[in-house]
Amino acid sequence: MIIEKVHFRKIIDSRGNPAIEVDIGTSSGFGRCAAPAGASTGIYEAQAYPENGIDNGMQLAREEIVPKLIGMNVDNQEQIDEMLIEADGTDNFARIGGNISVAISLASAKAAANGKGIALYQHLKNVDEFKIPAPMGNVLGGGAHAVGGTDIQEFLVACFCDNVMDAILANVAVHSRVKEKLKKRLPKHALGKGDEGAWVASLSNVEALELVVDVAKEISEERDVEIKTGLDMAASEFFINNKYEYKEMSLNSKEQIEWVASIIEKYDLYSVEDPIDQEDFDAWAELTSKTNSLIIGDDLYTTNRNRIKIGIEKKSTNAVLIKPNQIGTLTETRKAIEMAHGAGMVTIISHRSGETTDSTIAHLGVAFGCHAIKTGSVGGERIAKLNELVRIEEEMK
Ligand code: 2PG
Ligand code: MG
Repeated sequence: MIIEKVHFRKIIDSRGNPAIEVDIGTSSGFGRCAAPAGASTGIYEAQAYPENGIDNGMQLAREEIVPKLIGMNVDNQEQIDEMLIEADGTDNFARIGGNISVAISLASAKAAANGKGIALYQHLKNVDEFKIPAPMGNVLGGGAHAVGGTDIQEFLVACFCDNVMDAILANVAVHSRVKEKLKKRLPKHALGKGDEGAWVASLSNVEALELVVDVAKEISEERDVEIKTGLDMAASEFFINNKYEYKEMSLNSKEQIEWVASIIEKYDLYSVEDPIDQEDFDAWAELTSKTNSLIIGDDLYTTNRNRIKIGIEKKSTNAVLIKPNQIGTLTETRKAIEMAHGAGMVTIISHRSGETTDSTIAHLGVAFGCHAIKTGSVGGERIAKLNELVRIEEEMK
């Protein structure tokens, strides 16, 4: 279980940007992990790479981190993660890069699991009983993930089925039907896809919402499964000079809370992620108090326990989005989930808009008892995680 070899490699992500991949070898096991990248990043998340770029980050890690890693035991995850935080020395991984750190951290865990001859979710088991998180996939969108789409970043569906393949297929069926409807509705318009494979069309926010809600209802009836609709508003992206600036309207904070509460009720939304600016914990709390739907903090928390703690105290949300590269280590990710669960909050583990075919988050979602996994509906880097869930479920059964 002692680390003998560490290798850094530059690969590309789904947007064609350079990404880090780390290989870790012990005498008995091997682990490989690549880190993803966000487009609508929260201001409090770890800096993915140092200011002078990925190559310099890799070089610095080769010089400073690798000598410390060699000889460490991969079964001692907390020690490895503490070393990474200490060696970086900043509070947001600005020196070494949160992506380089998280890829080292997760590759170590994978080497440990491999050395034991078990799957990663088993190695990291932190629940009484394993359960496959429900796949949440975005089917239509815009925001920072597309040009010319809606202001709202993601219109998602989630299906809670007894077996994960049925849920995946239901999500995919919604994605396909949305395309058919868009073709009929806008026959002369080009139809595109955003960074995560969701459709991008020139619709207003409400038109897009109504379309997805209608399609979810149709597919739900056809397949006799329950399909729930959610949003990721990524509202910090269009919160400008204290106003939520939509193409079709401009709302102050109070109006935003009222409008979001009204669409939750009208369209029976299951979840709304980042409906409020990332700085305004109190406005979040006001919205959360008005509804029983999941109000999910992503940019608000950035998987950071200091921020989740504030959200718990202020009752800002009832759910937390979890992205390991926002915080830079596996241990911090696990502790963030434990803190959220301890306060009765729901967790949803998530991909980033710039992804690789790495499927580690599927294992983390199962091992840590996440309620759902947000990882798109289609596209190679998205189905890598979905298909891994299928394999995990098969092994569990
Ligand atoms: C989000 C994510 C993933 P990004 O906002 O939840 O969908 O987007 O990776 O661009 O932050
Ligand atoms: Mg988000």
